[in-house]
Amino acid sequence: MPKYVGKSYKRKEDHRLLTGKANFVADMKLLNMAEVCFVRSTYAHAKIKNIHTKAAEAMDGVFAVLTAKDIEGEVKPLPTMREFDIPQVLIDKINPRINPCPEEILAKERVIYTGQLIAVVIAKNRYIAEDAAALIKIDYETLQVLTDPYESMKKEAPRIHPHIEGNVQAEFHLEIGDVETAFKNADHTLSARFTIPRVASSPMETRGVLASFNQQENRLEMWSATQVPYMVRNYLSKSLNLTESNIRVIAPDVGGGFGPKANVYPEEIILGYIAMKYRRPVKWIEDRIEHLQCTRHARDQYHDVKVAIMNDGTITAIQDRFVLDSGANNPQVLVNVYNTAVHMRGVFKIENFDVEAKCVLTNKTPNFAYRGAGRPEAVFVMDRILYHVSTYLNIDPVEVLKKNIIKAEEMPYDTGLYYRDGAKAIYDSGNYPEGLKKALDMVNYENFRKEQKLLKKKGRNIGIGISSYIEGTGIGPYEGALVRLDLTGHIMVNVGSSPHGQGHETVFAQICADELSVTPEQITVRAGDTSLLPYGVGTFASRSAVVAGTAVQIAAQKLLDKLYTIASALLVVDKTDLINRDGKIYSRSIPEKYITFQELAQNAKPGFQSRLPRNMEIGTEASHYFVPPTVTYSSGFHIAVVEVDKETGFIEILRYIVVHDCGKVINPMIVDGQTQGGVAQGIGEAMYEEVKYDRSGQLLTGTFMDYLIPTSKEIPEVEMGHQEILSPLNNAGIKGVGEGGAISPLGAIANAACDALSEYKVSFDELPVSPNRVFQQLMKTKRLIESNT
Ligand code: MCN
Ligand code: SMO
Repeated sequence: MPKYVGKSYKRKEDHRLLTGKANFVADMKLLNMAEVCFVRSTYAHAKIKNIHTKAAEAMDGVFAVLTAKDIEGEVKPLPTMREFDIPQVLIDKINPRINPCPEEILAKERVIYTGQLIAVVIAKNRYIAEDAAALIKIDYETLQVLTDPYESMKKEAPRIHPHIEGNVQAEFHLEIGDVETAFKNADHTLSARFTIPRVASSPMETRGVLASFNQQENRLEMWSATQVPYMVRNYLSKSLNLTESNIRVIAPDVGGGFGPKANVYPEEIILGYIAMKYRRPVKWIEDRIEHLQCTRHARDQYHDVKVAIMNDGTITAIQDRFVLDSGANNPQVLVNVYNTAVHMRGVFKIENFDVEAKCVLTNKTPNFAYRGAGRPEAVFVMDRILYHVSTYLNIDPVEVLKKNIIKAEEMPYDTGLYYRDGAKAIYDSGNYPEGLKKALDMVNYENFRKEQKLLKKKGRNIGIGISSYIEGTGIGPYEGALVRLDLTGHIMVNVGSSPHGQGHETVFAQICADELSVTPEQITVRAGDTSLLPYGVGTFASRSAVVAGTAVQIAAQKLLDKLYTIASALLVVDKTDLINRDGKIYSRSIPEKYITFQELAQNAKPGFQSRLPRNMEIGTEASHYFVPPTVTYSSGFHIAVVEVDKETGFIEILRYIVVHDCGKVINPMIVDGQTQGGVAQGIGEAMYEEVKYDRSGQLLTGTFMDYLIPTSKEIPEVEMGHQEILSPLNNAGIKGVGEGGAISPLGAIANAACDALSEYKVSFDELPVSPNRVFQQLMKTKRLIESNT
């Protein structure tokens, strides 16, 4: 029986985090440390004619100013992410076309979005660097700006990258079933356009980098607020021509990442270069304006959808033509759009499916992943499709859901598609009808419908919105763990994941504690540091619990086996007679015969103190790299109950219900916290958040006055329900959960708002459902109603 897995063990990291003792990059100082300030493009598209740096260079306290010509030949551009290369089977199935867009570290001849790096000032401190940066003058020749991907695709549009015709960075087409026949035989065809706007992730901690170079050892050390230290190391190695063994990247405490910090940025590369060139530690802390402007944005998808339906509500086909606005470059290329396609049909059985997606360049900040990475977009589209089907046919939305849902006995369910790792997309486990029922019971659906009618008579507009999702979690290729029993009997666990709020120090200690029969307090978990393990991937795609968690479990099992072998030799007891309890290994038959973990470690040392038999390997450690066969599918149902104020257009969330399945729950408190946090972000996207540019590519939402994120006042306490259906793809049956909460609020809230205003036939197919948008739609339909009477 596991003692710690499945329990809400208090987070080990929280004392440090909540008492101001955490160590963020901004907290760090090194001797002789310089600081930098970047000069960024003030235009969205322009030729750089001249950069005047003299005045800045002459300033007291300024060490140097670098522009593209200073680093030419020494720093290579950032490549398109190698990790997202497409497996051959997908190439055969979806015929992708990809135009690589390597990203310049400092803009050379042309800038292609506002905020792009042009120069960097290195100075004694940030104050001087900022003042000097203000003295740098740049002569630009402005060029035609593209802010609309559909304009970008026009023949006469200028090219953002000279080698990319029509500004289509990447595209694919997939089709399964017989879509044409399904549309021919359909009772009805509906069509709609869905818009998911561009958003900014807004973690509490912005980005930050500190780089230091040790000349004697030719070794570069970097602390970065990143989700992917190993990837940063790899890119530094490529761009700066330094072997990986001579680079150490550390993600210290990181105050949230949410996706965009899973990218490697030009700032990281240039700071590495500066540290090496000037032999002086150098630091940069991103400010909030830089964050909102330059840290990768996300979403920004436009879907034109056609749906074939039958009179009973069965959906027989979906055709989707959609565009993702890549901005100046989308380093993940097809990841988000392919995720969208694979996740769109969700818990539903829709046999005929045809999707064409294009990633189109514009003069905006590069587009990347944000919590959910393509799934919130897909789920919004699907949730809205279901809503449209239900209103068109005048059938209750729950009936439409039930009509199309995949039955429990149909699991495992082959979707007919391939996941982005090249494996068949087969939902491995789950019970969707049960999940739906549980959520409906929690909200008391039948009763709600009655109450809704009564309240409507009193002039109150209450609505309910349902959303459902599946998510492929725990993607490979691998993650590793090293478990070591040290000479004091304490256990160290090194993992390749890189947490930034998820609580890995706690959950991996729980897993290891159960395997070794010790307490989590006897275990220290270390993560986010490339010196811990030779190989690592990072924390994104709700993968760590599944992949790193399983690696910890298996490494601990391997260590225990080693300890049994040593104990068997030292106690002269057969291995099968041994039992492990509370940090001691006993003989079952003669319980007085035992040896403590500490003694085992002491005796397994090299040298004359060792008591190991001659042929036995010294040391008490074991490591394991877990390579999952493919992803495992989590699922969930969200129900929002909202009230809409017709005078102001403001939506109040009255209740928010989540029922989800993430397989074996390691720590229920953390899982609930992950869900609550995800829902908060999803609510932001549903109701408030939208990155806006004007026609000249200037950012209009560069502060939190203009870019609205919800506060605790707008976020209700989520009512949680769980299903715990084990995954067959890893030993413990875990599925990921980190993104789940953020996937469904978009559709749940849009559907709820439409339901609340059903008599006005409003349709919120474009997010956010802001008070302004609600009000505008109400005025429009009111006017229509009035002019018809
Ligand atoms: N967990 C569990 N039982 C399960 C599944 C997960 O107890 N069956 C726990 C895990 O052990 C882990 C947490 O829940 O402590 C999240 O696990 P997992 O789903 O594996 O996700 P990752 O740890 O890989 O985290 C990545 C995920 C992503 S992709 C985004 S985006 C996101 C998210 O995590 N960013 C976050 N949650 C975040 N939470 C915080 N505080 N900050 C972020 O930036
Ligand atoms: S968007 Mo999460 O870092 O995969």
